[in-house]
Amino acid sequence: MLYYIPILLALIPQTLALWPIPRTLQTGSTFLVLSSQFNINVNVPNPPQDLLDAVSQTKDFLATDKLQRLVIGRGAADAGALKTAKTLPSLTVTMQSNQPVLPIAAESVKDIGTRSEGYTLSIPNDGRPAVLSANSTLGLFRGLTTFSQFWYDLNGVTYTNVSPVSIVKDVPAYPYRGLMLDTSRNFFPVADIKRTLDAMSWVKINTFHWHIVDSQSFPLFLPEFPELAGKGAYSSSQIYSPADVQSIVSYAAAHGIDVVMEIDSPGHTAIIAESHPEHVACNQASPWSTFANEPPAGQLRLATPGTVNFSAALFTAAARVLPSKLFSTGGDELNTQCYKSDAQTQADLKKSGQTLEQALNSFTQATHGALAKLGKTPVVWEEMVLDHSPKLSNNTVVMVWISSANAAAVAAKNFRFVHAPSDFFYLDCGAGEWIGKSAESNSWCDPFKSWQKAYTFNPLANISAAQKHLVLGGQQLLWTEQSDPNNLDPIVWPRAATSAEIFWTGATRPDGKALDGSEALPRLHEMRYRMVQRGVKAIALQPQWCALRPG
Ligand code: CP6
Repeated sequence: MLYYIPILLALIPQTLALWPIPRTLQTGSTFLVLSSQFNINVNVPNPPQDLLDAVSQTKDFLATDKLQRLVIGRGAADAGALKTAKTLPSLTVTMQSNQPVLPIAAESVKDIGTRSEGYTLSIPNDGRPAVLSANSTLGLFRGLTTFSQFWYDLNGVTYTNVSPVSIVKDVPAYPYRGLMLDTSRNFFPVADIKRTLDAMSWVKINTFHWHIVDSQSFPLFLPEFPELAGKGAYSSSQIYSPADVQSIVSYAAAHGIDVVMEIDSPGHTAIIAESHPEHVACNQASPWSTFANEPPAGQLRLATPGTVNFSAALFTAAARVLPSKLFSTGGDELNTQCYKSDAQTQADLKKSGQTLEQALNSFTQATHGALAKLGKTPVVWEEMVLDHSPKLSNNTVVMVWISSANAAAVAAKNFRFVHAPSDFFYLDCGAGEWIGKSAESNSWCDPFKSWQKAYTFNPLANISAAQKHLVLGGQQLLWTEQSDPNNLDPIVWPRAATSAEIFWTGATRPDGKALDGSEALPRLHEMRYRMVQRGVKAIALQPQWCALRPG
């Protein structure tokens, strides 16, 4: 057995528990112990309450995270080594500039590309305090998150073995690092969403793409349209009230996360027929499989003037309750057969003299125009650019999902986009199986995307240097045909952390080399253990044996 040890040492050089790995990072190999009086001193004028809350959360994590694993190469601590180690008295949190100090929540919902998430952190081991500084409270929040990831526990002593630490500058490579959750196929109570937001913040994900409604249920209560949830929610207890939405949005923002809501349209809207049958085409048509990819079929009558007005008013009602600059109108999987079969649509097209594509353009002008009035930028799925021809404002954000290979075509049309490819980032990918389709037969979506597969994603594949600015970032996605609160944590975590690292680092390590799954594995596994410590039921990535080798 002994001869394995040098091999393990070579494989796990100085394992760190940092995720995502900072852009710049210098570490030593000396033990450092948190003082029993350890304190975080907030040297910020009029510190906002959410910053103070983040500081006390960090102190709680330092006190309650009990990671005791003794990975060979991380420098297994023994009580003796810790007795003679230097002590860290405190962390000083300070602003780098005289910028006005805004709450984290206000910084988190600023327009994409204008958020300041960078920070500088040093953890000396000569008795001086650690220092965290940033240009914004959001940057300080990111730095607190990193600081909390250095620490392990041995018999109640909190220590790191990689001091001194210097992070000259950690700053994300991409401004959009997201996670999408579908709350229509199955409902998720507010507490499950907040727990997900917690875990997102631990890996510096900054966008919650909330696919809140779809054809199966409409859990969003809008005072202007009470009938939509009234008749479209699975039950009266499976509804997000305005207070629920506010509570999720403000919780997210205080944790560095912008909530981008999606009301998918004009497809994926069958449930609207429960309260507004006049607005929905082919909802009664059969077989459903001719008219939709999943039952029940039904799409908004995009050519009908009353439905266009209704849709614009619906977007206005939903978008105005969120601070985000982005709002998604969907636009995926439009079924043209449905409109061909719908007498009302055919009559309306005839009356207006429009083709279906022209009617889609009018629908888009009306719905996107409603968003523009609120100062919002529309987000759409890739089909609105690659398969259809509505005129889109050039600031529109496109989500590329069908294949990673389609990113180049979207870039060629000069739209900013988010990588959300089913061939790397779908967390479910068994979506067809519940309706009798074989997931294996689905060429663009195998049953399961491992974190290792996701981790090989290259954000700039087939993107020219001149197009680089169009890549906003990326996200993993959970469609919930086969998920509910019972398997939420295990199906999402820690896999969803992989895109978080890709888009924070730009897929490069601090030494400039490309991300590498074998380097990442022990680090991600440690992040997983930390998630478990903090109440998120993330799955194991390997046997405990790999993490619990005595030194
Ligand atoms: N629902 C909506 C879905 C999917 C999409 N949009 C989807 C398609 C293929 C797979 C998984 C999910 N269930 N509204 C595509 C964006 Cl494999």
